[in-house]
Amino acid sequence: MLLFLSILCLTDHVFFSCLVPSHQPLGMPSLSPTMTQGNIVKWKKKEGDKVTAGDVLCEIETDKATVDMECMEDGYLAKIVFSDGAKDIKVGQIIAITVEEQGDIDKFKDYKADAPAAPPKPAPKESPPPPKPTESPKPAPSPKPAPAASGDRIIASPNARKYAQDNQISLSGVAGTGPGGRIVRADLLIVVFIGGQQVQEPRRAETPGDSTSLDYTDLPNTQIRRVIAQRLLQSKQTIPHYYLTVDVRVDKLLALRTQLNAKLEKEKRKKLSVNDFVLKAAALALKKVPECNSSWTDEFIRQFHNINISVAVQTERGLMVPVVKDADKKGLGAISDDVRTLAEKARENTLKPSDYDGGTFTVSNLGGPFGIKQFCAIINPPQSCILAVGTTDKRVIPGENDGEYTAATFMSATLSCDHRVVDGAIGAHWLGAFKGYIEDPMTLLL
Ligand SMILES: *[C@@H]1O[C@H](CO)[C@@H](O)[C@H](O)[C@H]1NC(C)=O
Ligand SMILES: CC(=O)N[C@H]1CO[C@H](CO)[C@@H](O)[C@@H]1O
Repeated sequence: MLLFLSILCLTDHVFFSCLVPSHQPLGMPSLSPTMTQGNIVKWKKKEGDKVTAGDVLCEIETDKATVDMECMEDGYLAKIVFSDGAKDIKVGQIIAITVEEQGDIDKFKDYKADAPAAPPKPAPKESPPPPKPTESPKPAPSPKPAPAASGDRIIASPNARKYAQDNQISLSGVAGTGPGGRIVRADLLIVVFIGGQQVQEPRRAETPGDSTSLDYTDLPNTQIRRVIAQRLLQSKQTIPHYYLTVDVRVDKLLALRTQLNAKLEKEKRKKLSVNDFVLKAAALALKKVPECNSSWTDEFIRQFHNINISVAVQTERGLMVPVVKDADKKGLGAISDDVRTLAEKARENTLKPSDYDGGTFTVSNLGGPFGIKQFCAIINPPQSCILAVGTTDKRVIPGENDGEYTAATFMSATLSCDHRVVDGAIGAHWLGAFKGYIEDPMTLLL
């Protein structure tokens, strides 16, 4: 059983808002559940530059990916505390300061990081003590995620609030990793991801057994492994799964694919895979049976307006699930290009949050090189369906007349459904639509 999750690339754009006071210390953002420190690859803005919401301030490198850090509010970049190439900066440690007024830039000229892990920089003897800015900067947020509540007030970025509202997450008790312990959206992705509990630091195996004297070796769980375990358990224990399997005849599809690929090859374009057809057929089936394009919550069923298909991609680092957006509106060629680009990014570790955010349905294909005949996948919450596609195999089937036999190629497809959202007949209807598109593949070209 498999569940393809996007956790291995669970990062987020980080948003900072400038509230009172009129300057804003920017901490090293927490970009993944496992991240404790990050490196600054390159600043895209200089001290004194005007910045507009959405501007990329710098590139941050984590153990998982390189992510752009964006500015949330308009203002000026007053001080860069850690410059290009700075390494191992703890999450929460101040890396820069922005101000609202251009006139305030100079006040931070000599601002120094006083966070504990800052490399001790001997101050030049002659330099006067850093002038106190009229409003003294807020104390550096501690590198450990601080509780976000100050008194009864919960500090969260506007984006985090919206995300919390959309996903019905309570902000209380969430440890914020933004400046001043503010809750940023990345913190909530982690909460959603592991079902409401903050991720604990991985515990080392207490006494790593002396492998020569024991019959086993204890391998400490990595953070990612623990998150996967919790998430899988949550999905399998709280979602009432059921499974429907059909055999789909793919002779026509394979013939069409050969034909199209010959044409593409002549034009020196990339070939289509069977999976590209599967994605397109799944997208069209979702359009036909939109109940499968929804998500369960205790108060309502959310119907998505887009058909965004998450695609499982195997990489050296593990499984990643980037998303083909609006797959129903794209042609086979565009879907194929998207999948190729996303898979490349996944392998090169350069997926952006926008590449794996917002899937409404997942396709997992263990056919092809994996050669799996049929399997049942675990639903990827908050989605309500996942399609598990097996390998294509040639079988002998009865011919038109008695005593005649012929060969045909089939592929098995198993739909896992959340019964709270998708009743059996609806799931069957969806698979019927999917089968129809695959077996009459010209309909995929329309
Ligand atoms: C699906 O993708 C579209 C296009 O990127 C996006 O606007 C939409 O929010 C996504 N849907 C969900 C449910 O996230
Ligand atoms: C693009 C599309 O067809 N979206 C549909 C997803 O499902 C809901 C119903 O569950 C429809 O209302 C949407 O139109």
